[in-house]
Amino acid sequence: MSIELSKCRICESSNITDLFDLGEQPLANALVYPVLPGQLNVSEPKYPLVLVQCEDCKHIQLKHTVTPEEMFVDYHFHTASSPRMVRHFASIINKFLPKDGLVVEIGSNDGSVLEEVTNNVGTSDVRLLGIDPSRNLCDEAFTRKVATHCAFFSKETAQGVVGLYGKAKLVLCANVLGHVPDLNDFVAGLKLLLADDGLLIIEVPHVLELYDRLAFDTIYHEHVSYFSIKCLTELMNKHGLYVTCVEKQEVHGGTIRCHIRSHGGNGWSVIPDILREDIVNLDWHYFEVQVGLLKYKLRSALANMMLEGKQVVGYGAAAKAAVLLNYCNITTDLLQYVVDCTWDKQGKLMPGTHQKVIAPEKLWDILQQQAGPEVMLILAWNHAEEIVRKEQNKYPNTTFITPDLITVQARAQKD
Ligand code: DWN
Repeated sequence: MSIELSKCRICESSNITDLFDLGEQPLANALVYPVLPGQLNVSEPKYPLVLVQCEDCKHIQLKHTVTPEEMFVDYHFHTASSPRMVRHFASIINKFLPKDGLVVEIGSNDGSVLEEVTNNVGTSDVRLLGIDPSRNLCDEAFTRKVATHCAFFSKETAQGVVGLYGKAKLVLCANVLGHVPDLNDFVAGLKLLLADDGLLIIEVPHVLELYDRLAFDTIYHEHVSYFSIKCLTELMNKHGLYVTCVEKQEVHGGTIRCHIRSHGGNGWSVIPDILREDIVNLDWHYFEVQVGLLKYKLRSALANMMLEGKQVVGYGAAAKAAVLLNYCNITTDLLQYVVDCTWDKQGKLMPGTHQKVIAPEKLWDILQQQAGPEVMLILAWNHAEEIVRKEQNKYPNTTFITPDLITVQARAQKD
């Protein structure tokens, strides 16, 4: 089910304007179980996907909300699929690890980040707790011996956690806030959970990077908000939380990391170009034209490669891959397979476009021991280097490209 927005998720104004319409799209992580060959007979719900902006506070968000239960209770994105990202998030916690007390990761997914942190906690009096709404991922976290509270985070959840474990000295909330329909309730919960001298670290994709990098494929139903520093700061301030520091990060196509505290006022120590953040004058018509161009070039390139008899496979059955394939109408006539290392995506079909998801080690069998595909289209472009580094020795004759047709060469250094 999807519900049309009647008021801004931050300031509650009803003064909202459309920016960019991606049409009706399937849920980006709703991979499909194949039935019998040739008998695919599943009905996949599609929902409108429209980016809008509040004319008052300028927050950029989705026009429609799909119920979170439909998207997150059974969830197939596993943080562990990228060891580089696990290290990235664990290093944030490790850097600010208190001597004792409660450390919480909201959106702890499969527990792989807290498992990594455990090694650093040793025998200290630090207690680690994950909070995540996905039942399958919480089960996985338990197998990693990571204490996890299985719930959507909210004011009510925060009250429960504080009652059981006390307030938190450190809270990490990375790539979560964009998924939250009721932002004010969620942030009220953060305020409640955070100890007076506690540190909250929020990482979110930066909406300016989405615009500049033409990352239209990161727009999907799970992501209801696309943050600027200005809007994030206003949201925090509404609830007595203050942004004390902002840093840019390269991960996931350009994110911002904010340090937030319960007192002291805002005091950004930011790199100067973030301060030039301008979310009012972005030309979304230009954006749409550029996306149309990308679609045209990518489809033409795939069609040409097919005519030349080249074998092309997709790499990364990411949520963003589903958006790209559906928006560009790349079905199995242009691309047959998508490779992905996530065990519970393998064997299923991409939402809407129905490419079969195969394990990296199965590629050899499918290609019948040929030298490898001529081209790998890296749909999870945010992991391009990590993927190329992993695969290029196996497939030295393969060209690795991203959806904007740029060839990727992995640099020699480690992540
Ligand atoms: O916000 C969100 C982010 C941060 O992660 C979500 N709503 C869901 C998810 O988005 P995504 O699915 O677009 O994320 P990724 O991290 O781009 O997905 C990468 C995919 O590629 C995964 O399915 C794992 C796969 N992969 C692989 O097969 N081999 C990834 C790496 C690094 C690899 O080496």
